[in-house]
Amino acid sequence: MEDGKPVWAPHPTDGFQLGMIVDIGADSLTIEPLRQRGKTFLAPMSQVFPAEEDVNKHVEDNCSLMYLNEATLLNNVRIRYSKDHIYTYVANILIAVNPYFDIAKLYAPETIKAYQGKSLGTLPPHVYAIADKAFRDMKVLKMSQSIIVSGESGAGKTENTKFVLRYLTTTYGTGQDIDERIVEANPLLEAFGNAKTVRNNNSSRFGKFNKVVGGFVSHYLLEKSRICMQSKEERNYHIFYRLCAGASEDIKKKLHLDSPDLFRYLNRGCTKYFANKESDRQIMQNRKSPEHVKSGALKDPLLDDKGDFERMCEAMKRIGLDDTEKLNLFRVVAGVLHLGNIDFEEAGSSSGGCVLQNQSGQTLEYCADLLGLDEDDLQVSLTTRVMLTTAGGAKGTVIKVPLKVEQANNARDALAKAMYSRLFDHVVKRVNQCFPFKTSNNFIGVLDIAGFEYFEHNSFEQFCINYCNEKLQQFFNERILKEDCIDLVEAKLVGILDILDEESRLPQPSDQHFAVAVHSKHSKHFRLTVPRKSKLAVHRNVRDDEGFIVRHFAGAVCYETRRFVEKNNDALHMSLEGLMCESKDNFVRELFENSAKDSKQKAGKLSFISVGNKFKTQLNLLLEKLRSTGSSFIRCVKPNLKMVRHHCSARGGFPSRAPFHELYSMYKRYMPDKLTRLDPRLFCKALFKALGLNANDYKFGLTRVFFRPGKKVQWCTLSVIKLRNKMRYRAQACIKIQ
Ligand code: AD9
Ligand code: MG
Repeated sequence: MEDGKPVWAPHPTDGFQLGMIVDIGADSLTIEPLRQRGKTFLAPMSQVFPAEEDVNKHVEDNCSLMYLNEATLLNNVRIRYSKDHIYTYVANILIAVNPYFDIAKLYAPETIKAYQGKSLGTLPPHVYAIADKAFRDMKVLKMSQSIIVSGESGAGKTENTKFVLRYLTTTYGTGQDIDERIVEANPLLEAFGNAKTVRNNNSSRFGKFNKVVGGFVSHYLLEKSRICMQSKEERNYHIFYRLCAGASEDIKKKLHLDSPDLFRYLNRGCTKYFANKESDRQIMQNRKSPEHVKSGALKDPLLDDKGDFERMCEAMKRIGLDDTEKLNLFRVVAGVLHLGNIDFEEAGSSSGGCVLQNQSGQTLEYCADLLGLDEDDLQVSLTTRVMLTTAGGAKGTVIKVPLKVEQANNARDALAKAMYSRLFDHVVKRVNQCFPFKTSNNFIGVLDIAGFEYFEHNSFEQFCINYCNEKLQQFFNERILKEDCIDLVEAKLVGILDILDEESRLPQPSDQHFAVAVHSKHSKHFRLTVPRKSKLAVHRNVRDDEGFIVRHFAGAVCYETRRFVEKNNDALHMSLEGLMCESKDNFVRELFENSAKDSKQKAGKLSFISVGNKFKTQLNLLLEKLRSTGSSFIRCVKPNLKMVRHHCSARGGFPSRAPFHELYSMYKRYMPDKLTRLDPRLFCKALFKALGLNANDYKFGLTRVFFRPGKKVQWCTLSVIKLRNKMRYRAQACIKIQ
């Protein structure tokens, strides 16, 4: 960084800003921002980077920047994004920024044609160039290839995956039906496996690996809890609403369907009309037809359930599903909805059991009718539990134990989840059947997973999704970098998944005991922390026996362990499994019989089937597959949290950060001795208190402090003299506070 040349220095909202170095300290630099001449601030040396000669120039490959660092890379991608060049290379890795609108001609047929057979770098960066390279590598190297699409939730993985599939089938397909089918399978899979979350209106709640040559979809862990309950402003799987909104009157009558707000499984997450949000307004303005905006509960103004239903039916037709098959799927979907509306009340007898509420009679009838069950059998199975006793040495005596209201509610929800997830497995299987099996030595696989996510409350679902992201990052690291946190999750016996299974096998498993076991086995693991010790207020509300914090590659997430044990168990209690296997409806019966066969276990006889370890096995098989292929990476980036076009923000919430030890070494020489004896974290706390900083403007992390936009600069620009004076009379007091 030569004299007089501009540098990139930290900026609270933009990440970096241009400035000049006006003074050099031992480990910090005094910077004068170019946009605010005369105002200086201090910046740690490690966060100041040389800038390119021409900061307005952009390049297609970050590797051709004169100075490649965090700031120049960000600047380059940002300039390109502002000009709607959403793709940029880092050598042969593709960065894809989500534009949140359709860029004209970017994916047009003539663009597809242009990329055919062209080496990377011949034409502007594009997802098509990556797809083409994968195909050529497969041919030349005679080796299977995988394209791994990663990025946080809403970053654009699924969209880019679809463009890759479309490109490969159009350019190198067989020219037959199958090409179209690979692409058309998506609306169907998305209807059953995607849902609206607060991070993405079309969030994939399962992972999938599409094999293009030979055509085959493998799927990974569908999020089940969503079937019975959704968080605020989130929705259940698209298919439920689409069916209610789009089915013909005839079908609706057959399935006894009505408005979605009449169903418990749909009206609890309740997506209300919230067009006051900037993002929603913008998306609504972009919508062509305002028809669906007509409000009413659960009609999400951002989604076109009716239109999407029609598109989905069209796709079903094109991949070869006939009306009977279609109705089979819809019947189970409706069956799940009606099942959810069954309510229980205390029996009022001494048995301690429960009965169906009066008004649930009709619902029970609908449900039994749709699922081919006997009404009485269904009722008995939901309110009692069959157990095999060993009393008096007489093994195998069957007794019926009445269930309490709460237990019956759980049984009902467990059945709904089992039914829907088996239906989803069937949909994937059915999609695969429509690709005629073609023996091919090599394939191109495109992997699209559920992206890294964290919410206010994170549970087993987030744990599994983030574990999967971590696993892929491990693969990326293996091929590109090094280092991971996977051991913590999957190590034999001591990994979190095995601790959870061990807990589940105890006679009386408990979520608290599980959390405590995780902490005690990993008290020294640098990736695991106790919520109580977290400096984030939201985490501190979680007790240590209620959760744990994992420091993932993409950020720290606090998992609340409530219901982990229950969510980790895929076993349906015996009477319900048996009931479904005896359904008079062939389709429903097969859903259950097949899945028992698939798992090679007599599912009905087991009281515990581990979800986490099944997922781990699936992921390890996937990784094995990936390792045996050549790989290309597409890293998707979400430019803002508002989900709007042409807007790029740095980290939301607390965009600037500084490690404790940096602040410590920067300021210790100005501090009274008493303060410098504190460890760096406590030192910073004392410092902030002494300066009278508003506690809402910063948060303490594990190794660093995070500032709200603008606050770090404000803090850093306090002159050192002022600081020293202030400290003299405040330090004493604040050490006492600590
Ligand atoms: V999640 O992990 O499944 O929650 P994804 O898959 O990363 O997530 P997705 O592909 O679904 O995100 O993208 C989210 C939304 O961004 C889409 O519904 C589109 O509205 C928008 N998007 C993403 N990529 C593009 C694009 N290349 N062009 C236009 C895009 N819009
Ligand atoms: Mg997705």
